[in-house]
Amino acid sequence: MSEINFDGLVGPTHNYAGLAYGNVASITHAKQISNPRLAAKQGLQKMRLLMDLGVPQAVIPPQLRPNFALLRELGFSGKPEQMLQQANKINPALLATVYSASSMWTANMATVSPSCDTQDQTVHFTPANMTMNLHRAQEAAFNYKLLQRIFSDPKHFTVHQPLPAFRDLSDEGAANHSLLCTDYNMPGVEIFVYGRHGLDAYRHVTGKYPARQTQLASTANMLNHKLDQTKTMLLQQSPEAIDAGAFHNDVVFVANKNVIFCHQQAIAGWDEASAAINKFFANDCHIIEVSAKQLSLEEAIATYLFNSQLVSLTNGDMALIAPYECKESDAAMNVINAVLADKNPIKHVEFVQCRQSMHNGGGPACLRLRVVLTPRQQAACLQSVLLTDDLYKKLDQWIDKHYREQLAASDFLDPQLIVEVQTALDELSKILQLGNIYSEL
Ligand code: SUG
Repeated sequence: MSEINFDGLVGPTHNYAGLAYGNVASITHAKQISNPRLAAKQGLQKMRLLMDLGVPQAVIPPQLRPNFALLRELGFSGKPEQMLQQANKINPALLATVYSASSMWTANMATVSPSCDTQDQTVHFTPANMTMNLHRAQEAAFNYKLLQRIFSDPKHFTVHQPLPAFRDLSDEGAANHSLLCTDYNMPGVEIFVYGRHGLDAYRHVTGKYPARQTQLASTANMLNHKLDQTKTMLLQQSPEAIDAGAFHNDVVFVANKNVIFCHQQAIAGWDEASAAINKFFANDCHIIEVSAKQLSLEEAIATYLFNSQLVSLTNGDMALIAPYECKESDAAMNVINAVLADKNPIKHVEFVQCRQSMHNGGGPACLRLRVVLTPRQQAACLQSVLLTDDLYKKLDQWIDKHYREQLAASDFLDPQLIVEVQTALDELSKILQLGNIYSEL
């Protein structure tokens, strides 16, 4: 069995709208001019690197924007450009919302349980409803369609509907979910991390920043995925981590197989939780926790060190795919060097440049959805989204042909942008052999 990273291809409307309160980078870079072409190239380069390292890689296409279907549901009508003008008049944030390219962060696309963990031995997917923010919530319906298209064979795959879109069931997908195992083909422990309980109207406003994932949503995913309850853990994010800007647990925590690399303040009651994990693995695991003294929560969030991808290489070693920003921090580099020097499977580090995404709070690990598949399951999923040399070249040229190098909020009223995006995605659906996926919704 191997893990495939399904990375979100950055869409042609990538922009900085400051829509994600509690996400420090999104608020800091609000209203800056973005470079969609560079953003998409940085993402594609990262995919290329993983492929070259021998880590299987696949592509998730961007969503159609502007989202006129949403505007129509909200009662807007008339010509496309009129609808956009009307949205802007009511609230410029609504215009930015329907233009958001946030589906690039596929770590939030769904929660995925491998077949060796589920009772019916199919791979289970639950697209995240992301009800905390409208610009993210609008992704759920298309994500459901896309997952059904890519993982269509019910013999191997179960694609659930997103949880009902209620605040108490707020679900942000795999960014709050980690798989631990000795090997990918062995049943392991699935860790679900939540920020608040749900059914607690006041709780989401008690801290400085809102907690997104609810315990109720995590529990529902656990039950729907038919997991062995004795092999699941439900842990709470520490409020300090959320208030420092860890709006998802994957900002301060990453795991692969029997290795956890995290900030000591990521999880409430971590000592007890890590003891239970050690017990499950009979101590044959590596919990690398970094103290606040080594790296403050603030610096962890500024560098996104723990939003590195932790991947298994073909020779059995692990590599950390870290954001370039770590190179600019002595504290983060000291941690990385200590990890490499220590006795654990992490033997390599690669630094990737994804600053366009980072400025919206999306590091290397945010850009990918991990899916562990057997060779048969891999053969049963849609082959045309798996990255190859040929697909890489086609996507690179496609980006050059269709993407702008600058995008500001004022461009959202440019009718030409609507045509550009539609033309680009129409061509992409052919490259990725996705049929009429964009016109179905
Ligand atoms: O949901 N940013 C995303 C970043 C998601 C990162 N994902 C993980 N940590 N897995 C979010 O906060 C910013 C959009 C804007 O401001 O235009 C945004 O939505």
